[in-house]
Amino acid sequence: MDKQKFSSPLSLRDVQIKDAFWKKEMELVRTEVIPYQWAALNDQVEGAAPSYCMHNFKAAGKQNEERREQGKEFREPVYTFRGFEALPEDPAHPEDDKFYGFVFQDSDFYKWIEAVGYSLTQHPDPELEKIADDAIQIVCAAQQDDGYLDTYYILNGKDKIFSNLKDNHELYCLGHLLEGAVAYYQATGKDQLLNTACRYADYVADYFGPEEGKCKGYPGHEIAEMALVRLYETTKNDKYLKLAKYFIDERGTRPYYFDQEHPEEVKKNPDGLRYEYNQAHLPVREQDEAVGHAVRAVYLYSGMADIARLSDDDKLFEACNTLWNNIVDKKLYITGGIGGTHIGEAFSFNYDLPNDTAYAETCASIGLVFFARRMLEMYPDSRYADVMEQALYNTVLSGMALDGKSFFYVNPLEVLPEACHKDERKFHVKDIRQKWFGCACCPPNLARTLSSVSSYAFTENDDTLFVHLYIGSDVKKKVNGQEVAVHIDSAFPWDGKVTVSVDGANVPLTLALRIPGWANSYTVSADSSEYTIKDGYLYITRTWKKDETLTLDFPMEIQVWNADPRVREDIGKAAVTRGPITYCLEEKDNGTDLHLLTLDWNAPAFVKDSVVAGEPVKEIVMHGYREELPAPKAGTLYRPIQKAEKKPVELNFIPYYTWANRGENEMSVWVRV
Ligand code: FUB
Ligand code: ZN
Repeated sequence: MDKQKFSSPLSLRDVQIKDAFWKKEMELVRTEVIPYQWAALNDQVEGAAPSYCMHNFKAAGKQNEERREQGKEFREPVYTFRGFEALPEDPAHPEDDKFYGFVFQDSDFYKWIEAVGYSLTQHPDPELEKIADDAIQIVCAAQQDDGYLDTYYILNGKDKIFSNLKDNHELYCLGHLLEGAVAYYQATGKDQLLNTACRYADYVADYFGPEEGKCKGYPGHEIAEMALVRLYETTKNDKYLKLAKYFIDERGTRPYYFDQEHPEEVKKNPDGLRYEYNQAHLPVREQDEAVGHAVRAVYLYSGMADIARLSDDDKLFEACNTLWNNIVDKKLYITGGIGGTHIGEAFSFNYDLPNDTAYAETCASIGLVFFARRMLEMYPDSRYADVMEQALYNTVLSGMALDGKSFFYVNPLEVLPEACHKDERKFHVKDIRQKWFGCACCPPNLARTLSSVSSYAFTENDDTLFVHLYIGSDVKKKVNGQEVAVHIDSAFPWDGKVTVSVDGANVPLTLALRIPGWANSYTVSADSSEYTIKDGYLYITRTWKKDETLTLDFPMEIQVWNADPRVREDIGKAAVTRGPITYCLEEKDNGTDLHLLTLDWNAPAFVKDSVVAGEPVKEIVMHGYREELPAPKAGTLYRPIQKAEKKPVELNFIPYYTWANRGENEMSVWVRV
């Protein structure tokens, strides 16, 4: 690894997003999602499953105040396919000293406060900050004298803490607490939540580790690894880095830690690998296939990448790269989704990418974005940024309705509404976005990701500003102690023209500008002697004068794709993209029975300005055929083969992220050719 190339995201306070496309998303998060989620966390959304999140913090705070301990009545939560959940016996009357919801319910607040922090950097809002500050008081009041903070165990019995790391998400909640606390501190300078987070992290660091007498466990749902790194980078206390590294190094080693907790697993599979679901089947440096629960996996790989960078660990970097390649070459949907099966919300086997039963959880694509950014921090190669962009503009955005009021958890590539309602194998697939979820991991995850999108767009080192995504922004970059203002203007994702203006004050600065993988050609307003190209980035170093401008153009062409023939579901089919956007067909624009359509991919196609549910987009119009259905006749389910009757039709493709915004209807990304 070449440390010279390392870079890190800029402070959000040094980037103001101006981009019409992303600003709209961020404004939706600020004006719709954050207030709605606050209401949801307080069980104030009519018709939505109660969250109990703030209820639990209040109950834990009350117990603290009264100096009570509830060691005696530990209630094992009920297992649902998504995790363990405790519900009130009488839903109308939850008791004010009991824990309810999923064991990881605390994390919903932590994600919310993280989104609030990011949002405040772009849009100061004293009223929201006051709500957040008050909420932080409630959360901090739940912390135990010894620093422990997880309301599930505080309310159910602290004698059981860390007794089920595999399933019960304590270290996952810790991770989200650290992320939220750092974000809020960086945004506001207020450190109350950060101090609470550090105290809990200290407690955990005393509890786990290689030293004699300490627990040798690690998270069942990863995230603490990357969050501890972030805490270390914020506080410079290397205890947190050591703990993160310990969690990474210990994972999957034999004897399996989870065997101690779950002897029943040993009996089920005494000789083979266990804990693939948690990516704890092998030491991480030996893992070469992305397996198990997809969100867990990409969160782990993000933590591995962080540790590889900070400990100069080539072997770990190689493992990250191998896992990256496995995902991108064999397990990635063309929408940037990951997770081919709802069983375990997991990766399926190589090339198994079913469209209509896909899981492709919104959180999983968010995790893929985290992983990509961390790979870019170590090694600026546009192939990481290409996937980051693909995930962001497609599956991540598809997770939220265009009005910011409803969400997808699962992001299929093909939907037949009748199947969603009647076929149990597809019950996880929804054809319209939901207001909220009992397991509400995705909406707050979206909120924190969209409101911090600039941290994926740009990274920096001493003398270089890396532009990974062309998102219109005002960036302040420090070079040799002097501030350089860089303005990026673009009409992405609809037009590939980009202007980069530097207000340089005679300071030398390198701009590393990504050449998107989808661009078959490009132009740049600089002499070729002035720049070099490496790994998909154009490097241009200048002593920038005042108001110097560079223009780039990455023509966005309509592109038609086949999948690798090993992807059985897509054989004989094509998908359409333009620039970073993946397209789909919807019944609204193409009539019912999308499976009867075929695409004539050689015929002329064109792009037109259009509007989908109020969203201005570029639509793609292509030529194709519709197979005529035979006249209904009994006994003709099967018939002697004959040439299909086909009538020429226009195929109207809309951006995938805009689907399901005009009511329930069929959708398909892949179309027969
Ligand atoms: O387990 C916590 C979160 O809930 C996961 O990341 C999601 O996949 C959902 O299962
Ligand atoms: Zn989720």
